[in-house]
Amino acid sequence: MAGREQKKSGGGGKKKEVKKETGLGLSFTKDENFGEWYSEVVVNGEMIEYYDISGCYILRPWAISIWENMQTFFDAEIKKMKVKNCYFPLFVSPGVLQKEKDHIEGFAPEVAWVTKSGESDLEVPIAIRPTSETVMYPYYSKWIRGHRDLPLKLNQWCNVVRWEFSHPTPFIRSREFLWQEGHTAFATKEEADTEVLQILELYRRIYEEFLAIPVIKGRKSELEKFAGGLYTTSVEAFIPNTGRGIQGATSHCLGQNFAKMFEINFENEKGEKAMVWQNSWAYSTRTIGVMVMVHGDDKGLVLPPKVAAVQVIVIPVPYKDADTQGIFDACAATVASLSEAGISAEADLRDNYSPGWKYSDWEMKGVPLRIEIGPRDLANNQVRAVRRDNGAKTDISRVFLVEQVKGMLDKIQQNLFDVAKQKRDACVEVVKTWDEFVTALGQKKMILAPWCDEEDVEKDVKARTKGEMGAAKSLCTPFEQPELPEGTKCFASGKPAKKWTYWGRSY
Ligand code: 87F
Repeated sequence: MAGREQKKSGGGGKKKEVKKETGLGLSFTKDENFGEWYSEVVVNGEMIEYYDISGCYILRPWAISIWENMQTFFDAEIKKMKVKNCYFPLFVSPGVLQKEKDHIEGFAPEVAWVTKSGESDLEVPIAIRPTSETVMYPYYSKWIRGHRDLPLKLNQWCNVVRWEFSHPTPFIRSREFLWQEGHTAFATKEEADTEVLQILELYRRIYEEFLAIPVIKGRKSELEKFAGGLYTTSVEAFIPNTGRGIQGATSHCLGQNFAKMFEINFENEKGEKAMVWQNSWAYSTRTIGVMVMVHGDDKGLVLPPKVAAVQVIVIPVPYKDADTQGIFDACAATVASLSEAGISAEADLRDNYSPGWKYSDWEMKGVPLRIEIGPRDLANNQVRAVRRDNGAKTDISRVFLVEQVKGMLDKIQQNLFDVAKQKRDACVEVVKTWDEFVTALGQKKMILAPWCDEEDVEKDVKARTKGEMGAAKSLCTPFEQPELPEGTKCFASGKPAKKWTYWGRSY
């Protein structure tokens, strides 16, 4: 519990009184000082430990287990799509990195380099991958010869390094992070287009079905797309407390740009030389940060049951003179029944903490359901279940334990999504004019506005909204488009609008 003792001092926010009974608790509230609240929650919830290199964080088992639960789902789904896993080296030779210098130009300051081994300078410095296009595609060129070599669908689970200079935040913006990167090559654009959307749907499911976070599927503007590609699709989430959109994951159609650069050619069925069509797609540990920001509360983390390492924590409540052994046995039997039914359950039998302290401890860690077993429960052959999401308490007969707990976990998962969606929807504002746009932006809204889809107009929106809080930009053009009546004008330029697009400040 080391992290918990090291309370952060300073910060601008109001301190909340630390709970007397337990010595646990957070010193900042989510609404009063979101930034400090977040830092405290990820540390006290045992997801993160701060490290002595800025922008780098230790991911503790509690965070990794969430990552692994998403990974198990996604990995199985892409395998159904015939994607194969592989592993390419961490290091990039400067030659290939330069090859795509057009698109790397903007990113160059973020590339980290190895320049020495021991005391001696390397003859040629070596880059650390910020993403693996330049690492992988020379080999795609070698491996792809004829149409029978297509499609080539590879994925790797790995770390990448981007030497960010803006304010680092655990999970959300770190200098090293974990992700999966998929890189595929097809004979036709149609196949590539289809895959872009299949992957995007998997990303939606990770957010909505696993993390219980509503997202919007859509297409990025020309300004916001991956410059090396043809078009970019994304799932976009929203953090109501900060009023910022956040790109949840991206699925790009790269077109033939990289195929040209890296000469990824093949002989088609007619015996002619042709160029492949490529996609790339990724989601990262940022997903976990979004989950903490959306669901966490003043008691700590709130984990959706589908990603929680421990779904049910069983706590004995032995008053003095009670049948302590009987209570402990009931706890063990409860864990055994739940585990047998595929529910992840643990008992907290530590004898050096009070039940109350344990309640707060597991609330901080966000365990979805707590089961308390005291003398009265033992006598009545029941247990008491307490939901993390809404605090609701229910007595459950041990006869119906498994089905009742299953039902409650499903309800918690659904309720987390419903509440998050309600809050997100309450932050969406439909505007038609610039004045309405500025007002909504000031109210930390995610704004849906009719747009002429011109790059210069987006640049202008950015310029006109520049300030301390960061400029507004387009988040995505949602695939689900409301009706756009004839004659609707662009909110920013007054020209005829072509589409509805989401705008806002973002991470
Ligand atoms: C930072 C440094 C160097 C993003 C970078 O989104 C290069 C880059 O290419 C860079 N930051 N990007 C874009 C990554 C595009 C693409 N790569 C594969 C993805 C999905 C996975």
